Amino acid sequence: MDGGGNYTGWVNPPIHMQDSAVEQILHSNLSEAAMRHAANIVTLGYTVIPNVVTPEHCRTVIGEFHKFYLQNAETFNPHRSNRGILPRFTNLHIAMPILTKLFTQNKLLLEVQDFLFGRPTSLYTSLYYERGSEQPAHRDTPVFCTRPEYNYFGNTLYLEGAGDDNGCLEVLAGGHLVGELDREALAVARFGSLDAVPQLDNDLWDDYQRGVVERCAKRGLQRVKLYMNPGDCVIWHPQLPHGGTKIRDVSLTRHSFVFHTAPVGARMYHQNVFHRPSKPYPEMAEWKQLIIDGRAVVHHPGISFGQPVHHGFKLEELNRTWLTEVESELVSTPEALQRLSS
Ligand SMILES: O=C(O)CCC(=O)C(=O)O
Ligand SMILES: [Fe+2]
Repeated sequence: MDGGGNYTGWVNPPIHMQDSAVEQILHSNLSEAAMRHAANIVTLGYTVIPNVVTPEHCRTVIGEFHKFYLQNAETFNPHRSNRGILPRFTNLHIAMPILTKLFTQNKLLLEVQDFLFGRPTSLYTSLYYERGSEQPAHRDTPVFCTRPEYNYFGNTLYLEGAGDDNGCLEVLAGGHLVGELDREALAVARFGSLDAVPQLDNDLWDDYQRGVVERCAKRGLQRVKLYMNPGDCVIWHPQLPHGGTKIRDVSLTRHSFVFHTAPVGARMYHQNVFHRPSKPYPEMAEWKQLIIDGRAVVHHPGISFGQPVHHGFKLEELNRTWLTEVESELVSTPEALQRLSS
């Protein structure tokens, strides 16, 4: 298969985008708990799975983060902000497999998402936050765009509790059901032509998110803060508007692992494709997959610091002694798809 040939084996649209989703969930073979979480995602736009791992395990993971950080402090320290704040890490799970296991061993989360995707769930990318994000309300979909669309979930596993003092997730409950904007019109207004839209653009991002939040406000949708305990997990619908509340006490940390999931093999695109919904693009990824604990984890060559400074570090540049290791196998996407779907 060529890189990304037009695979059409997905459930289209994915179950969470179908009108009959709740009926399908209630008539499924899912466990009672998985049914409840799947129904929450479809009706409210999110669900909270408590106690996915123990608080002790959370402390172990944070301990490994500190160990890893200290071993590489000379590499990472120049990227701290003036206030000494560490930017979020992108794909830290590639360097720290103990994080990958928060996905591969997350049984209930995987049961729910395997069902809604209609395919085995894979780990695409992740963000590790040492502190609350304070991000304004947004949908993630402009940067996690698939063909067919909306084959994506956002997830956070809280390694520390989250509340008003250290900043928590705030969702616009029901905002996932607010209809899609005219994405072509927004892109043409900003760039003159759909061909001129770059993969990533902050102004177009703001245009889209402003439109979404305005529509939610017009409908009187409520902002709901999600207070979490260490070991709790949240899953949000691809179209749910969410953000991070203001941090009241900036001395406080909020270690949390955010991870982005998709059905195994899905090719992920960004804004240039999101704002062009009627144009077909290859559906299958051309990149490689790691098979870990019987799950596909998209292969990335290293980790990076995300916004505002983007700086990548290859795995070979990093000191990773004393970290938990996992067995993994590197395979092509068609092979991962074949092996995990059978
Ligand atoms: O956890 C938060 O504060 C928000 C995270 C978020 O929106 C994201 O990473 O997509
Ligand atoms: Fe987000």
